[in-house]
Amino acid sequence: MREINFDGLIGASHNYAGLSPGNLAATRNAGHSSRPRAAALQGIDKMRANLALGLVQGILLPHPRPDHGWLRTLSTDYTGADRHLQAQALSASPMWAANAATVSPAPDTRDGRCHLTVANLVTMPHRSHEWPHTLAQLRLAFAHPAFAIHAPVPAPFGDEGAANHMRLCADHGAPGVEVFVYGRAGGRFPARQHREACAAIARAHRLDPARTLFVEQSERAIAAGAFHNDVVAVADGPVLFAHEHAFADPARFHDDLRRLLPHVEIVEVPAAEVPLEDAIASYLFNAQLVSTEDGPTLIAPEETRTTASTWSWLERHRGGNGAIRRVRVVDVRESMANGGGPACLRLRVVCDPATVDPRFLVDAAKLDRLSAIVERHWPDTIDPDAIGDPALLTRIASARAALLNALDLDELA
Ligand code: SUG
Repeated sequence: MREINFDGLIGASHNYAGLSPGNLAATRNAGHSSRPRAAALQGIDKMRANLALGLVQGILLPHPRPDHGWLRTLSTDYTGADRHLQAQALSASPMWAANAATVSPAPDTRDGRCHLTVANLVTMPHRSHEWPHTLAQLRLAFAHPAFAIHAPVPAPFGDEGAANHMRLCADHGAPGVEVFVYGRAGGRFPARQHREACAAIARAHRLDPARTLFVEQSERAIAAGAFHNDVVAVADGPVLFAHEHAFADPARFHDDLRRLLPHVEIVEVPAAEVPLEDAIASYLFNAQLVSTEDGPTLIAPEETRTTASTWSWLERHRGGNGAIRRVRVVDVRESMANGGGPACLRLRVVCDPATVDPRFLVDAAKLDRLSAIVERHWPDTIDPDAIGDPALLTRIASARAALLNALDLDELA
């Protein structure tokens, strides 16, 4: 049993269209020029760094963009669509693989299989059409009988996948405590994860109700821009790393965790040391917390180093022998500008790597090949005015075709 991080390879259509209200970075950068090639190379470099830490690394692929099939269901096509609808059909948002699915590893489930439920992403129109393509990929990558793949929970129960789910355990192969974090509707910004969706997934995954927690995200965090729980909290193994204002009732959550997992290590960052706004702007908690031979390691975005409060907190924590032993800083600036940090870019699956379709796993040599394809086919920049340009659309389509061909995954075309 290993934890595999499947990173969403950043698609050639990566652009800033301001499509997600409540996602402050994305809203702020709406209309700026994007750099798809740099974005994809940054993502690949992050994967290289993960391999260097001794982690097993996988990939999920960009979806066909624009999504002509989705536009057909709306009785239009790309040329007939207005600018907003064009942007919604063109978005490279499947890069944020943490929103692909919710995963319950085999040790937690009653039938001993690893269960994955594809997220419906119904709250944001540009993300609501991701699930059929995600489902197709997961069915290929995890075709082995060790896995059970579920279609999404139906609308209107919003589900955004692993970004609102945490698993704590003594070690990855041991039964864990699964934590589903939901938001309450009626606040300043949409609550994208509904409690009903969480409950349905827990049932589908055949989880032990005694080891499953449903925890409310604090309204304050959502209002401050934490549109997913993984913007203010992350867990790995026995460690929970979260902001003081992440949850509506942290004391009760912590008590439940301690009862179910006596060795849990709760690292709570006080607002007096890191204001919620700094945590969200820097994405301190949207880091990958991973288990390595040198202990718990945080793969954090570069922005945590340039934000004074977060960097001094991290330095103090390490100096004081805290639970997080190492920090590795990565540059994923292009994704960050759309509100997606290192943790958004990956979906974690605990399983035996031999049960995964090897076309979805990478080593350093394969990453070099992917870089070469990105260098050659990904556009350097996308200006907001260019999204209707037929030459750009042709380029985006041929970039994906080259990628699928190189990975021997033409069946996803
Ligand atoms: O859903 N941004 C994504 C970011 C998702 C981050 N994922 C996690 N936190 N796990 C979102 O808001 C912006 C696209 C645009 O505006 O062009 C966007 O969809």
